[in-house]
Amino acid sequence: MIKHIKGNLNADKAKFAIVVSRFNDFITSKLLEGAIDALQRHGAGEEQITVVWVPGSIEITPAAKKLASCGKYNAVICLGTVIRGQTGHYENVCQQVSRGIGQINYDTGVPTIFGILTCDTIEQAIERAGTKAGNAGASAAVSAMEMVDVLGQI
Ligand code: INI
Repeated sequence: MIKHIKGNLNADKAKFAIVVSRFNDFITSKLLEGAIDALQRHGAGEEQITVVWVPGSIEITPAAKKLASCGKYNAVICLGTVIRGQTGHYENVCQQVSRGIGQINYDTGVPTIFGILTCDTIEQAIERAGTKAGNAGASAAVSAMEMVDVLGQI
């Protein structure tokens, strides 16, 4: 008999930290709304959710590292938006934040979810922030809930 472990989406006990960047906040605020909405619709109360604002995507990593290491949160959800057209160091910003979040997962074992939009255009970002391609913040929150449950079962 094969044993399958699958995460349930139930947020009524865990504590979630959300790190969100102010850069491109017209997009990231929509990602934040989507993440909070998903957590609340799966049972999370306000006291279970902490939101930390940082200047830009590069600053997400140090805040997420501290949140993941401090022992108070079951998952950390990282939300940011990097748009190629706005910067000559698009690759640099994307690399730093993706490497940083990957490292936090390895170092802490606390699921730290990559909810960073990396887009060529503003239109692509808008599509992923609650319009025709869904809301990447809500998807990140769903991944966080699933991982908390999977790790609990293991
Ligand atoms: N930060 C972002 O979150 N998205 C971007 O598109 C972006 N651009 O275009 O440069 C960006 N830059 C700021 C960066 O994250 C840092 O806040 C800044 O370099 C200070 O460390």
